[in-house]
Amino acid sequence: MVRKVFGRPEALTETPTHYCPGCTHGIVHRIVAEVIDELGVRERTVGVVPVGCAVFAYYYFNCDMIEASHGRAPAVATGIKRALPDSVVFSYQGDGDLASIGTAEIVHAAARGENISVIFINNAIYGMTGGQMAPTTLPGQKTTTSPAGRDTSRAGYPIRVCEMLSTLDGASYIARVSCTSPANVARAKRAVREAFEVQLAGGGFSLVEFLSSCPTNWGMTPIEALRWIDKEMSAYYPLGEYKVPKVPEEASQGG
Ligand SMILES: Cc1ncc(C[n+]2csc(CCOP(=O)(O)OP(=O)(O)O)c2C)c(N)n1
Ligand code: SF4
Repeated sequence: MVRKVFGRPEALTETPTHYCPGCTHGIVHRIVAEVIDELGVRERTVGVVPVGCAVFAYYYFNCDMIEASHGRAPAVATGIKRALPDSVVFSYQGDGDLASIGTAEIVHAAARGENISVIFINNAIYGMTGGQMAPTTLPGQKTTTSPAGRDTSRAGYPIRVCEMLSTLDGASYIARVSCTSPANVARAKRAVREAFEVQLAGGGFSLVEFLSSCPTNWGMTPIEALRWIDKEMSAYYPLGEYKVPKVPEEASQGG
């Protein structure tokens, strides 16, 4: 008997990728699609996509998708979830989108405890528009707008989104992951599943940040880019769960 051991998730279409070789956007798409399939929620899932390299994400996900303008995805997701409370709503946003132009939207969606899940792609730069400095660019990192390296005395310090949002009472589940090894991909998938499960349980705002590669604008090979994430990015942005839903008291006492 032939046993199928690998295949395309139903929640992904057959569209050929437009992402650059070595870009981890594609791996993240696959992780999200697998979780949607495993939870059996594809027909009631609505994805909200950003501007940036993921602007075409609506071609790849085989569920309802809507485009939001720069940074406005959490506001659009809020509207969809409130109008269709039985839907499963996720936004997919880059760091330029989420941590720069959309800072107010993400902070207030988290503070309001909106019952949505956010997939946040932190590649430390603006990818689609040519590799400019983003709020997440590391100190000293060279970009097209900081050719001598980010100077914190002029450009300030990077924003650690997970650390910041996990201080807000409305945030339920906040985690940072990467896709630099099979083990990290497996951890990342568990985090995305947890985020969706929190939403399905009505638990409120969840966010999974991916440290993601941009070999094209970093001027690295795909392998060098993954190593740079492990060595430099993960040092500034430690991986892990920053906030997990509170266990009700009676449950924690075994009651
Ligand atoms: C309202 C608005 N402002 C600016 C832009 C121009 N713009 C398009 S993509 C982009 C950068 C996106 O970078 P990021 O969110 O980090 O995503 P990445 O491309 O790195 O995945 C910018 C500034 C736009 N399309 N809309
Ligand atoms: S420019 Fe960077 S983020 Fe955009 S698809 Fe290419 S590698 Fe990925």
